[in-house]
This record gives sequence, structure tokens and C-alpha cells, in this order.
Amino acid sequence: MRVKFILPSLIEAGSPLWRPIKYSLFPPLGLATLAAYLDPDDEAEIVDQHVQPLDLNDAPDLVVIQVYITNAYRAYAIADHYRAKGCFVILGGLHVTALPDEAIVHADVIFTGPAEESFPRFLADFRKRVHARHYVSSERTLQGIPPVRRDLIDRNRYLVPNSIVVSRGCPHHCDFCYKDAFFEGGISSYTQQVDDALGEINRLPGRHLYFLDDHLLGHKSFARDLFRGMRGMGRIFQGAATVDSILDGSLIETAADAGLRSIFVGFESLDPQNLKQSNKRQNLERNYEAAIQRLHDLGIMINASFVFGLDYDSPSVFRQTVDWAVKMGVTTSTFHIATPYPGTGFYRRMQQAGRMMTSDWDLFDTRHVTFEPIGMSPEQLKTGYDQAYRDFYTWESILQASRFHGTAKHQLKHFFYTAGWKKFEPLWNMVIQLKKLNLMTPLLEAILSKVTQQAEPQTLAAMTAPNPETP
Ligand code: B12
Repeated sequence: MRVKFILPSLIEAGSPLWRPIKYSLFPPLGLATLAAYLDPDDEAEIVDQHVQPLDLNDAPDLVVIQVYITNAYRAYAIADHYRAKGCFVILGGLHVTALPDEAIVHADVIFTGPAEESFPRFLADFRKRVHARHYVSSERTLQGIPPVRRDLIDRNRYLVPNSIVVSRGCPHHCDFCYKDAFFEGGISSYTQQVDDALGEINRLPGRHLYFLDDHLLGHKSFARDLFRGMRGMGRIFQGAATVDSILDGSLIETAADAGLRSIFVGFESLDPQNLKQSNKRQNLERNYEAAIQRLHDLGIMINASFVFGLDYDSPSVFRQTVDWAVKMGVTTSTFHIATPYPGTGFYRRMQQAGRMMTSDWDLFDTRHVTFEPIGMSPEQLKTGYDQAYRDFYTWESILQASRFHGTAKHQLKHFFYTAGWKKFEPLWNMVIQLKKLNLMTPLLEAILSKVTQQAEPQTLAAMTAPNPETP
């Protein structure tokens, strides 16, 4: 059987918002996970439209398409094309789970929820030609899953070919998060066996790993055993976690010891009323500054996530948030315009209040305003968001945030990471054109490599300050 797995582009290549480096970070792990359930004599290929052209002239026996909200229209068009040619097309992923009735019109079969159990069940049915029209994930487990088909991924095309997930979901229930809808009807947070996760890590070449888990510290005992197992493996890694898990116990030290060097933290809002309304309890009454200090003391860089446009935000939120992030020495910030995703509590609230402004899914990329904010106009929200990005990534802000980091090594590390992400776009584009992006991975490793906080007399400020002796 010839099976073609497709990740349609999340954004039209060449559009003004297209950033090649952003879309060349990670390979399509979900599709490579599914490919592992094929038989050895099946022929499989994965096409990621972010990094390669999609040839539509073939006629595979089975076309498997991953649908996110912002690639939904492209996914449906590709599905319609293949179905018109008589190919069998199946659709799954977050957006299909949120809106199955919309997706089913474009598919022979749809899948809702994670598919580690339903996809192999479908494959068995398909081979017998007795498939159902809609497969719902019934059992939630990662135990005994086959190794991800990384052989189908062209590592040269990605900056972070070693992305990995060892758990699914998260124990919290923020009302803007997709997770509760995606994992509906079963447990919404579960992990691999520690030994399986360590085995997968061992199979990955190189040093650097990026855990794409929603919350890497979400299951304390699992995370502790994982990090203990990773100690001495010589890995350096990045991941995501919540404020409370960083402040709680000594798990974060164990993670740092295992090689954690940079972490994505959902601060989301500096306003407790916004956090409360969004059910982001894990952030409420937590000391953000203490969490940041702890991470910096461990030499862990921070990618802080913030959401704008929640009900208690006024036009001052943008400047306040950027100033705070720069003052705290946050290395990179990811800003989002609050986006009510179908299937979430936030979406239901906005719909009930008649505040949804559009259902053009292309706009649900957290860069456009899709609902009526109440503390400012939609235009203010959009311009304030754009300005926040510009303000955070000025050279002045980058240098100012660097100064927060005690030692020169730390300051340089921060400086190169931030500047590398936002200021060297032409360099990234060139390497992507050459299809040799993974040659840059050692550079990333070098920046992330172990630096402990210790007093060093020379700081970046001193190193970059103009020398009064030179004319
Ligand atoms: C990697 C990633 C990306 C990559 C995407 C490309 C890629 N290579 O995957 C990049 C960096 C480009 C990206 C960008 C963005 N992302 Co993103 N991203 C992720 C992340 C961290 C991991 C995805 C992953 O690999 N998961 C692990 C695999 C195993 O799971 P999976 O992909 O879901 O696949 C499983 C199922 O979905 C299912 N499945 C999937 N497809 C199909 C198809 C069929 C036929 C079947 C049977 C099954 C099936 O089977 C798989 C096994 O169970 C997720 C968070 C997460 N942990 O999932 C966020 C996530 C998907 N991103 C999110 C967001 C918000 C964004 C951005 C909008 C953020 C931003 N403002 O920049 C942008 C999108 C920009 C745009 N224009 O749309 C949200 C999506 C919310 C939503 N409701 O859609 C998520 C869920 C993060 C979050 N917690 O909010 N992202």
C-alpha cells in the first residue's frame, strides 16, 4: 500500500507573515508517529509543505492529512483534489476534533482526538475494506507505542530535527487551551513509560533535544525519573512548563542537572483577574519574579508567552508587559492576540456573548483579532500587539535584557539567542535555501551549552561599551 502523509502549510508560503525559519523548526512528529503503525511492506512518505513542494500528480492508495485551524482550507483543498482522483483520504488533528462536521465533507474518514489507538484500528479495518466513517480515540495510552518513523524525515530541512514528545496533554484546564476538547472523553494527560522515553532519547543523534510536550514538568514523578535517567547522557534540551511547577520542590534543579537550558513559560498575563477568568490557576498568586530568578540562577533561558486582549486588558497592557519582560531579562517573548479556538471554553463564552467577529480560520493564528475585546478596540489590540513585538526585539531592549544576566557568558548566551531568533532572518533564509539547516544545530547547541552562574567580572555591557580612548 502507498501511503502519503501530508502536513499542509500553516500559512501560504510567500505571504507577508511567512517566516521560513519559524516553519522549519520542527518536523511533523504527529504524522511520523502515525506512520509507525504501517506494515513493513507499505510504502510511506511524509510531505511537509513548510519545507518542500507538494506534488499533487501522484495517486497514493491512502492520503493522511493533518489539519490545524490555520491550514484547514489548504487541507480541505488537497483532500478534495485527491478524492476527485479516486484516492482514499483521511483527516485528523486538532481542527478536525474541534469541528468534525466541517471536516467530514472533505474526507472518506475522519479521526477525533489522539490517534495512537484509533489509527491502527482503522488500518486493520481499511485492509479488510470495512472501515467506519468516524474514528474516535477510545483508549489513552503511550505504552508500547512503536518507535516514531524518523527515517521518513529529512533532517537537513529542520533546525530542530530532534523534537520529541514523551507525554500528552497537561493536568491544568485553561479555558483558552485546545487540550480539553482534544482529549475529551478520556484522560487528558498521560505519559510514556520512563524507560521507553529514555530509549527514544537514546536513539536520537547529536546532543540537542526539544521536548514539545505541553507541560514537561506536569507529572512530577515521571519528570523526576526521566531527568534522573537523562543525567550523564550529555544532552542539552528545551521544553515547556508552568510557573507553579518551576517554583514547586526541586524538580527544576533536577531538570537543569539533566541538561535543561531553555524553557517556554506561559505567563500569559500580569493581571490576576485575567488569569482567574481564563482558569489559569497555576499562575494565580505565583511569584513570577521568583520563578524567573530561579531559572536564571540555574542558567536556564526563558521564552515567555503572553496573551493580549483578555477582558481586563487596557491599551496600557502592551508597554507594561514588554517593559516587565525586558526588565526581568526574559530571553525571547512570544506574544499572542487572544484567540478563541473552536472547542474551547473561551470560544463558547465569546459566542454566547455575541463577540466572535469572524470564522475565517486563516485568521486564527494569534496574530489577528477574531473577537470583540472589551478593554480596547480591535484596531488597538492589533497595533498594540505588533508594537509589542517591535519593542521587545529592538537592539536596545535586547542589550537591556542581557544586562540582567550576571556573568558575561550568560549575557552573551542571552544576546546571541535573542538576536539569532529575530535579527538574523536573511542568514536563516540562506541556509534554508541550501537545504542544510541542520548544519546550524551545533551553533544552537553551543549557545545553549552549559553555563553556570558564577561571578565573572566582565559583563557584556562592559564589553560592548564604547571605549573612551578610541576616537
Ligand atoms: C510543533 C508545533 C508547531 C509547529 C508546527 C509544525 C509542525 N512541524 O508540527 C510550528 C512551530 C510551526 C507551530 C506554529 C504555531 N503553533 Co504550534 N504547536 C506545535 C506543538 C508544540 C507540537 C505539535 C506536535 O508535534 N505534537 C505531538 C504530536 C505527536 O501530536 P499531534 O501533532 O497532535 O498528532 C497527533 C494527533 O493530532 C493525531 N493526528 C494529527 N493529524 C492527524 C491526521 C490523521 C488522518 C489522523 C488519523 C490522526 C492525526 O495523531 C497524532 C498522534 O496522536 C503543539 C503543542 C502540542 N504539544 O501538540 C503546538 C500547537 C499545535 N500550536 C499552537 C499554536 C497556537 C501555534 C501558533 C498559532 C502560535 C503562534 N502564534 O505562532 C503557530 C501557528 C502559526 C500559523 N500560521 O498557524 C497550538 C494550537 C491551538 C489550536 N487549537 O489550534 C498548539 C496546540 C499549542 C498550544 N498548546 O496552544 N506550532
